[in-house]
Amino acid sequence: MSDRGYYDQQMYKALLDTPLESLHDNLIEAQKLMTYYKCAMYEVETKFKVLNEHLSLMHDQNPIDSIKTRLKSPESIGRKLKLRGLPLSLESIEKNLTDIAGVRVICPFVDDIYMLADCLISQDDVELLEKKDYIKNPKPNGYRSLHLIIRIPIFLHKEKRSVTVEVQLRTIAMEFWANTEHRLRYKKDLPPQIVESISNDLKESATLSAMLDEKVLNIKKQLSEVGSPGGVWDLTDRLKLLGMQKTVSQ
Ligand code: 0O2
Repeated sequence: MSDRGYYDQQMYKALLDTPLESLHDNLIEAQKLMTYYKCAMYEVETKFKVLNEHLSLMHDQNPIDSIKTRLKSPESIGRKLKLRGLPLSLESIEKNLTDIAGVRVICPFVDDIYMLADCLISQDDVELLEKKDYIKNPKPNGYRSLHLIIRIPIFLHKEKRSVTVEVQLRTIAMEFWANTEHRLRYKKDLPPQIVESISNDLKESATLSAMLDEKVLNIKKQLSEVGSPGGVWDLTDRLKLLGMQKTVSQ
């Protein structure tokens, strides 16, 4: 089913309490709102792609391994509002939820996370609303990531809107851990002693993953101290990629 068809169906479900005559208008507004979030998500993704391109010209490695984007599903939106006892309306979504549009940036090294976060929030169209550093202060279960809630403008046909986006920055090791923990969290009906043992194992593996991040960062630092012996070749390769090699060798 297309994205739009799926949203139509879910929004119809979510809006069942709405009087019939206003249902159609609400649906159109819901689609519009979701489109704004989607556009903002694309904008932020592009900002990171631009940073990655530029920074990879200056350094030996790309600071970004991969970028994932997601738009929160209508069921998940409904669940979150219900859980917090908030009204199920478009106004309430815009006012209360800051993670409808999500962008996750996965980096090879921890220092890249802070460098990219600084680059993003220093851009003059980016407003930082909230920063949660679960790397310096991991959650009790071991979860680590840097979370930013930002607001950026999107430029539409005849209007400009400010839209909130949640950005999660984490290393490959943090991503692996979070995905594993997320998968295991949904295993139901386990005896309490198993739950306790799993949660201890997860905490231990979070500690190991933090050690791994520290080790690889240390290796990166050592390499940068001795300088990159392949620097000249890196430059040639990059020029080749840019189609400039001939001009330079002439
Ligand atoms: P999904 O499906 O990823 O969107 P908030 O949820 O922002 O209103 P909270 O809990 O204070 O309120 O936000 P926080 O701590 O910044 O966490 C937001 C998101 O971070 C979560 O979104 C997860 O994606 C991720 N996250 C936070 N804690 C954990 C954790 O312990 N394990 C894992 N695997 N991910 C975590 P959602 O809405 O829960 O889910």
